[in-house]
Amino acid sequence: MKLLNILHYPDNRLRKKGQNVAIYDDNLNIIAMNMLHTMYESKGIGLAAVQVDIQIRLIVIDISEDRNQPLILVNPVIISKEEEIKFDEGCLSVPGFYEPVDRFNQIKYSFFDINGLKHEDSAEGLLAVCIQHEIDHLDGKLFVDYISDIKRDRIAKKLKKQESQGVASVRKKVPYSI
Ligand code: GNR
Ligand code: NI
Repeated sequence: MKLLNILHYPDNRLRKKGQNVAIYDDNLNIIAMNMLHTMYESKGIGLAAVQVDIQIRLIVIDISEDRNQPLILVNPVIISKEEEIKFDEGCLSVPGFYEPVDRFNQIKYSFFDINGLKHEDSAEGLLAVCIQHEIDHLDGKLFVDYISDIKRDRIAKKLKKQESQGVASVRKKVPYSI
């Protein structure tokens, strides 16, 4: 398995959109496995292909405490959403920063599994928020887009500075808060 390089804000490649997956082959499976490996190594609860510079609509998630319940969602779509909440979010592409974001607490969504079979499911709480966060990545959107321009610019500046100085400690911080 390969550790993939996670792009950091304000890298413009995070603004690219993922294309719908049309072919369910070994290559797709290998990308999904490498993304899960990278997500677990980074202590994240989710990862979108766009974050590792692959422009397809593929996300992996594991919100379980034991880190043994991987979800692979291909071409995920939110069908309905309910109950607005504020959720404190972090992102592996914005290491070390956390801000409250407006999300929905309950969603219905559809997706294809790694074999190309279509499914529909519902989610709430952390899983629902995580799916919304990951689908945003597939549309070139980041959680910092929901906060004030001033806060976002400050984060961009700090990350640029850290990047240029090669700060290792920020990458080790755990991005989830539950
Ligand atoms: O690890 C992650 N934690 C998290 C916490 C609150 C809301 C969303 C997330 S997703 C994030 C991993 C990530 O950046 N996925 O794109
Ligand atoms: Ni993210």
